[in-house]
Amino acid sequence: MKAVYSPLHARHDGGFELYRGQLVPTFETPERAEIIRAAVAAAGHELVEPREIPESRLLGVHDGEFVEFLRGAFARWQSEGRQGHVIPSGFPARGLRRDRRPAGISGSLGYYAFDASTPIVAGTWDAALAAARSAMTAAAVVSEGERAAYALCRPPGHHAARSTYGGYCYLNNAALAAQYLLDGGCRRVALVDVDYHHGNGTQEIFWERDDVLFVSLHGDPETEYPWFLGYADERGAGRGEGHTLNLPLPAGSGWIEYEVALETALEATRRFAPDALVVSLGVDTYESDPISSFKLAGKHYPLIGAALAGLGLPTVLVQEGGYAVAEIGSNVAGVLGAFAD
Ligand code: 6XA
Ligand code: ZN
Repeated sequence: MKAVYSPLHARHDGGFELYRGQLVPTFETPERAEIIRAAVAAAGHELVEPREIPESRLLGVHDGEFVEFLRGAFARWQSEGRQGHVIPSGFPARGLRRDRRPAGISGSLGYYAFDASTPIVAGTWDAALAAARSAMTAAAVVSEGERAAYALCRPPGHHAARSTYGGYCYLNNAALAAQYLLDGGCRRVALVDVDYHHGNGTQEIFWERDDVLFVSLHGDPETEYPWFLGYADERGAGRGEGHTLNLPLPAGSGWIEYEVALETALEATRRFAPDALVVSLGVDTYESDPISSFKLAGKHYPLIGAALAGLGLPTVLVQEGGYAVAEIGSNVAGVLGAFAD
């Protein structure tokens, strides 16, 4: 299948993140994308560059002022004489005002970000825009008639919401792909998120909509990031009531539990009868992932791919997480291979 890849991803290199009380090298590295690119090419997929899709398309799922903030955050930080990476240091928790955006850079950062592990560096915007364009290009390829396409997005996207960012995500690539499919004539799109972490951003974006079904399998937020969304009782609201399905699994879950939840996800997807499928494809469900705790083995990724492909839908696969760099390429290729068969 076509695999959309942009070398611009490498402009985003966060350097360090705050993790469990320490400043550690980021887990989300440029090396990840290069390893996936090599594995995907070796498996025979055709690498293509993203198209120059107009930036106005971002506004289909994101707030305009948020987009402008992301674009200008690093320059603003520098022009105020600050050193290092752009990282927020305070957030509007309960009791503080969240109805207004403070004018200064520190207040604006706390207003738009929801964690301190998502640094903005000089090239973050270029990379995030290229990732968004990669996802929309893959959606365009599928809209034009291909059975499936893959977007090698880096930075990832599923934590980014309409006007907030975090979890290594700035723009929601998968949501942009889904919206692109809808704008291209699909009436209903299912978005299945198999990343280890709950796709809180995607959930929020489509929360009140009935044209997108959001289904997520993930580590239980009682103990796993992003902690504050992803519980089973979140089911959508308004017209979107019943169009969100969360299937949290305890940390430590293996294939036995995973397969049952995956079948539940696919059953809900079939009932929704969508015209197309978007997959938020994280492979941080892998047993030796450094920040996650599921116990999937390499042999399970072709099974996940086969299950998704078995839906028989035009499918856009969008890269999300996965940090066990030695195996990330083969695990992604394992999923994609099932669509080629
Ligand atoms: C922040 C952890 C972010 C999780 C990133 C991820 N310390 N999301 O893989 O899918
Ligand atoms: Zn993840």
